[in-house]
Amino acid sequence: MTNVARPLRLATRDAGFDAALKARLHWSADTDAGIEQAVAGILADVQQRGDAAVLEYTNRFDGTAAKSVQDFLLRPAELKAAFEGLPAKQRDALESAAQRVRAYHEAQKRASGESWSYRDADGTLLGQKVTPLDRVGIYVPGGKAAYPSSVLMNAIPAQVAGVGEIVMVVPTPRGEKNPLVLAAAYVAGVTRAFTIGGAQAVGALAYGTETVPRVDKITGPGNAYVASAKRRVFGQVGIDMIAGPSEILVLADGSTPADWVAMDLFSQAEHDELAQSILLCPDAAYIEQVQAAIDRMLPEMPRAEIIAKSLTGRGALIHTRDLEEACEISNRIAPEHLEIASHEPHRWEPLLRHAGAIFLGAYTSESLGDYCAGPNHVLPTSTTARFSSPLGVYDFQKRSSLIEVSEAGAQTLGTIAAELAYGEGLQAHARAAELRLKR
Ligand code: HSO
Ligand code: ZN
Repeated sequence: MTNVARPLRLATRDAGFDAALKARLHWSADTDAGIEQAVAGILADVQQRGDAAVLEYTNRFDGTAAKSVQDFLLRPAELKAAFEGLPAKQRDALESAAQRVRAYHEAQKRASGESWSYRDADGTLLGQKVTPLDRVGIYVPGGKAAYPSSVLMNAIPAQVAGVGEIVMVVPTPRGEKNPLVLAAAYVAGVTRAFTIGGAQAVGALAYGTETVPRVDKITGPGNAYVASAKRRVFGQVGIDMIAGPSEILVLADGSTPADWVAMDLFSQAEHDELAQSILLCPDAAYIEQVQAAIDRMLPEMPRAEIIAKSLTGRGALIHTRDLEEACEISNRIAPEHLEIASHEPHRWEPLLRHAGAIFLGAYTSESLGDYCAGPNHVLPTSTTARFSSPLGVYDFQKRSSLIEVSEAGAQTLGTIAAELAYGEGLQAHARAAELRLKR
């Protein structure tokens, strides 16, 4: 029975549809009190004792027997050797993916990541100066959830932004290293790497220790301990986002082969039992075809059990009145990944306002975006696409305002500023402006 996937069937016409949809979408980021307490303790300890604490926790949690944190350092030569040790096909795939992801993020930087300025009528210069962060930390989960593709997606935008130093941390339970992760770090331009993980690694990056350098921002996914630690160090350092389980929403007009769509639903479901795969379609017969494809293909899948739990527990096949209504519901859901499985995707795309990434047309499988199309696969989840964006070059840059007031500008601005400053009761502000006025 576990290998049967029965996504919830809903129709927008049904009474109670809104409530049923809301219940299906519900997901909470709350961590339990036990985790919170443990993480707070580890962070305080790392802040106080530095390397000694990192060494103890890592040896204890990862089953290693290191003598010093230096033992966790991965030398650049080791990253390179990992890359060179891969089968040629894997090496080529990694390099092609990296090259495409780099090209995309370079375009992103050209479009919105450059400094600019202008002069007003008085010749006053106004502008924005964009600078990369000095040093960032990239967290890479260990074990089963270790995704080399995520190493590329985190490190490449940082590198394109011009970040001086990219420090990667990756736990290696029992010292087992994942060669693809090390190879990806090499290809993506990681400058320093340590085999440490968990809250202790986040603490080391946030506070700095004798061996681990303090960074300005920490990005990358992790388990509940890592997520809690990132939340707690936020403010000391920047963080990216706290990602929830993966999501895919497919909007279908029935023109894409049902097998393709079913496999795309599987592709996110296989990440996690809590992942969410949803189909929105106005064609009832097509929905039956997708369910039939699910039934037929599921037993072939090595991760069938995870897929079945995800689809049955959190998935939905939703019959809509038309595609306009499907777009409206998609906007309500604000999915991480949105596929427009239609023969006229550009007709629907303008109606779709909230999604982490939008995949247009039958050939655009979401999985191509996960690896190599070019855009980032670190995307807002659990409806946060309403207000946030994919990880990008902009996450590794900051902006400073530039102001150079001309003599004429000092007259124009001085009069305005002094008036407002007196209104606020701030004499020194007003006088600073007035001293520059010509009498
Ligand atoms: N779909 C995931 C990223 C990923 N997929 C990595 C495969 N590997 C993000 O939602
Ligand atoms: Zn994926």
